[in-house]
Amino acid sequence: MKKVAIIMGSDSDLPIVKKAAEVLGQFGVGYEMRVLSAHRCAAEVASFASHAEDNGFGVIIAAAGKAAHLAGAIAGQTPLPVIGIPIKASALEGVDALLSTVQMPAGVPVATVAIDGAANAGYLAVQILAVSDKELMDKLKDFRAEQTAKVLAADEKIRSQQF
Ligand code: RP5
Repeated sequence: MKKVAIIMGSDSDLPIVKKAAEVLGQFGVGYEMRVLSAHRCAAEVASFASHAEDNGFGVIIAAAGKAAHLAGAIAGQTPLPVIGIPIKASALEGVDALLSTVQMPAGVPVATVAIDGAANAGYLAVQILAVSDKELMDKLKDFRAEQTAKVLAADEKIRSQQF
């Protein structure tokens, strides 16, 4: 199976970004984590992105805050799907990073999750890889069924209570 790259603009993003890694681990999907900044080490970002396909990656998750150009800069240098996580890291509460990540020009998409939405970045990466991996798709279907069962159990419980 292809592996997932998780790139963050700063190690200060790790407390949020690690939730993506936890989801990948839960599904047995291999990943590599890097700290690479579009602004502070642009050459290394370009090198990573342009070699990512040859290096066995199938999906790239890129997280950054403030003027968050990391996901877009990576997407511009690889045909692999890129998932952007806007990080809440400034006085603008992450809206700056959201707009910087999501507003990509046609032809170079970044699939942007919610501000600090790292878990969904992990789930989306799993879904992308599962399209060509039946075992992974079966695990995803099991996960979805368990999730539904939990909500219905909570519904059953709340309906039997008086407040
Ligand atoms: C962004 O600036 C990083 O992704 C981080 O979210 C934010 C702050 O970075 P540090 O100043 O904490 O390194 O590039």
